[in-house]
Amino acid sequence: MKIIAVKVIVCSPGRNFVTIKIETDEGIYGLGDATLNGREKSVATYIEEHISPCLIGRNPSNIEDIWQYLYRGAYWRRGPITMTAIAAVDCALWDIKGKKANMPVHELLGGSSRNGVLVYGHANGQDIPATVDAVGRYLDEGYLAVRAQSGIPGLEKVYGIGRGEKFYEPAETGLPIETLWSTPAYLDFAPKLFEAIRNTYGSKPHLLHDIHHRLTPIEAARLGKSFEQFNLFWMEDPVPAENQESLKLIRQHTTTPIAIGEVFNSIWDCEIILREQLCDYIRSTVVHAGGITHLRRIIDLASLSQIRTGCHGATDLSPVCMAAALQIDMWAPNFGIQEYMVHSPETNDVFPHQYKFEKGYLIPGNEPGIGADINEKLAKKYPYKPASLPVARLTDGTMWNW
Ligand code: CS2
Ligand code: MG
Repeated sequence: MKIIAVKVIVCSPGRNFVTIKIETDEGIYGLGDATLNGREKSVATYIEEHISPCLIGRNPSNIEDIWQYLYRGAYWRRGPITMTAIAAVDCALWDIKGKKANMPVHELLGGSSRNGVLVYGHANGQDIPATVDAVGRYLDEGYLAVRAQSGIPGLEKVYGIGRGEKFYEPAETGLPIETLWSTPAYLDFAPKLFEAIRNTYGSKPHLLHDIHHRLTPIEAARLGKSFEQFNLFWMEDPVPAENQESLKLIRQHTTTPIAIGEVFNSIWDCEIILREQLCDYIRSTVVHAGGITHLRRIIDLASLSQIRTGCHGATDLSPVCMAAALQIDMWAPNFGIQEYMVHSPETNDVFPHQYKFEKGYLIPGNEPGIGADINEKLAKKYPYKPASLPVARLTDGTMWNW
């Protein structure tokens, strides 16, 4: 079998996506998500300029060798652009291998470890009452786990507050919008949100919260302690994690579980965190952490410290990524939970897939490969629109973490 063509498909059905399609001389093709929110064109160009020409003529079944060629051969290793480009190729090659073997990819990884994939939805609102209501809507739909994010009095355009009920999308067309952040206001407010949710729905629902990199370690330790009475499933991205050691201080002060890693793109970004059990859930995902081949290594290292997976699954990761993530989720012995932000109808039309939501779980289809496709004709109707993620400043104007 030989690779005869590599297509990079950039489209915008509701938001920008980049998809790689690898075609072979046997008529089998594979897909990989190559979307990096706000940097889509960088990845598309990387693939077109530095990867596609090297793939033509290669045997697509040699997934590991191609991964090593693209990683070691880049010289400039790691980083979100390179690792997302490698991830997309890797996912497409696993898709091809599954189709050739006439098996869903999780069968090639070692088979199913569970009947379905526990997911969490994204409830958000402008204030506590609206967010409490939004959590209730997810529980009524059968979700067993819900993330709650609320507007904060005195702050506009706070992270995580959607423009529609389900399709929260942080990227906005044009240049980055500037948002304001106040840690004192947030630290005072956040515990009140979860007190209201627990008082309304009791102790059963799994509740999650995304701090989104905004605190210092001691602030995160303080917030984690205040969350303990509400028994969160996790608090996510408490601090920016370039300094993996900074999580040690948080761990010394609180038992609130920590999830981190959606911005990590290699095992080296989280090696200390995983070896020293500085988190409880690793969020790295197929599209940004080097694909199935590399994510599997991260998951195996995490399992040595009883750390479970909690893969990123925002709407800026396409259904092609979600389908591939579900293959990993079905196999991983140390699976924890899968983020599931419902895509828009246009997105689902462009990326048909078999996975479906049932009583709090995503059930992947049983089709060969990763279980997603792309309607190229329809994709053409949604041309790319430049869009940027917001930035955040403190109320005194200091640049902060969005
Ligand atoms: C968030 C994302 O889903 C999450 O946990 O952190 O919404 C994140 O902000 C976006 O994926 C960034 O593009
Ligand atoms: Mg997050």
